Amino acid sequence: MKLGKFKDPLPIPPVLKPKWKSGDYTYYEVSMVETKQSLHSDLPQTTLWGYEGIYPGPTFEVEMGERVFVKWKNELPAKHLLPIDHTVHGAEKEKPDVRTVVHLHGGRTEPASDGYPDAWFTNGFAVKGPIFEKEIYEYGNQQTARTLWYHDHAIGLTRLNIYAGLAGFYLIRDRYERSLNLPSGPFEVPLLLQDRTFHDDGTLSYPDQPENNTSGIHPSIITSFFGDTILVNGKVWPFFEVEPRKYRFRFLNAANARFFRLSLDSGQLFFQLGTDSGFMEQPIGVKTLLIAPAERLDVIIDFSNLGGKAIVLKNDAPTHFPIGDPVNPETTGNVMEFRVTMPLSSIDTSMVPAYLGPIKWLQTNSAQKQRFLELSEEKDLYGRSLFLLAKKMWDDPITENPRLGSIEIWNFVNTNGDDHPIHIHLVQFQILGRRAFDVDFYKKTKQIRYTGPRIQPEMGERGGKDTVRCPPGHITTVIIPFFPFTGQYVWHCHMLEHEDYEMMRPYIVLPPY
Ligand SMILES: [Cu+2]
Repeated sequence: MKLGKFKDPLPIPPVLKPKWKSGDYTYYEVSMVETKQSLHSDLPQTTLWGYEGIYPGPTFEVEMGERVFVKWKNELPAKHLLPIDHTVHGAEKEKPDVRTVVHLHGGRTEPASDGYPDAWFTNGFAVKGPIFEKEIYEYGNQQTARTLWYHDHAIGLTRLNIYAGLAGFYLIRDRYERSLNLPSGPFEVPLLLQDRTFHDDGTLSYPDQPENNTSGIHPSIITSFFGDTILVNGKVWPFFEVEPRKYRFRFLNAANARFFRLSLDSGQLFFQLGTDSGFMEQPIGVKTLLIAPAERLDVIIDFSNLGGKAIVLKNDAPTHFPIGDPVNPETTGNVMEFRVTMPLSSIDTSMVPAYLGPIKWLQTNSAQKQRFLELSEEKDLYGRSLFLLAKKMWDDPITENPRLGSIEIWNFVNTNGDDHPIHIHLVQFQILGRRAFDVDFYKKTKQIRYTGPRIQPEMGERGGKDTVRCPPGHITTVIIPFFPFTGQYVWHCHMLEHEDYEMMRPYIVLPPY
């Protein structure tokens, strides 16, 4: 079905209201329910799963240090909306079809509240996964102002549960952020980017077979999902009416596998202020923004002096990044349209600050341990592609076991053709660089022969990160402080089809020596 562009206004998810708030703590309840929503005016209503019955879910607004408790409640039907592959680990036939668990992405969270993939639960907590610990999660929010997001993380189902609609924003605020005089209130807008494909009746389309599937398995996991429409905050190609002034946007790539490389067709700059984990030292002005699944970007766009103009936010990241099909200029090459049609309601006194504050850079010589972790492509029993971390399966014994309070350097050695966004739970790390190496020689000898100099992280990556792009043929190096909790977490590729099919590993933070 051909859907018109820029026909529907951009929705902005409502801010979630707590059930209880005192000086000591805040308590929320969030129900996951099946719902119907219009995602485009030419499309019949779509059946979705939403936190609090809306897609995307409502936005949490919390203060740094605020003690937050959330009871995540599964009130979903017993039948899944989408095709489950029972050969995928954790999604075996005897398991309930509809299992959920919530991860706060980028949160510094205790293990029992981190949404471990095996800590899933069904409607009413009737059935629980093997390491389920508690119904009410606790978030300490001991983190400076930043953009987090929450989403489903159930083992073997994450790609399907997020595709069905289970994702939303979680913003941490602090006093320093307020002192910066950034655009705020109606001029600060979260933008959640996804791609979807629809059947003519409005229902979500998710393939139940990979292309050229000879596995004989049905439904069967696919290598990666790419939709033919782009949605922002749950609307296909929306428009957003703005005033001629500065706006602050929190970009989140919540797509299953699609990268976005964003630009404005007016040719103007984005001013990027922050990364996954808060502000950079200073803003940068850039014409394009590359954002991989799960990454966030904190950006100001200045619409001053553009009254009456319509500006299209474009995307030109190939489908399969970095080497893949070019986007379709009519469809996936477009994200949304900004219309500078609103009168200026007040003088714009907000700022793009010249300086945002110091970052404590971690030094290589402070690291106690260095690890080399291969990202490899294999074939499964049925001839399907299978991506692995360090050549290990999800069920293999834990091999990454840093000590609490230690600093480690992890090198992601990518020997396959995809750029994988690698996410490590609990921690915020810094990117030290990337370096090309001889892949064939490595595959034969397991030895590293570099073929180029170390490349500095891109300007827009020079800050705290929890997800890092690992391009093919490169070793991507990050430095990671492990604190403030001991216990079992996961690290994984955030392309959801990879994560669900073995490109995820447990790791454990051990007590200090
Ligand atoms: Cu991947």
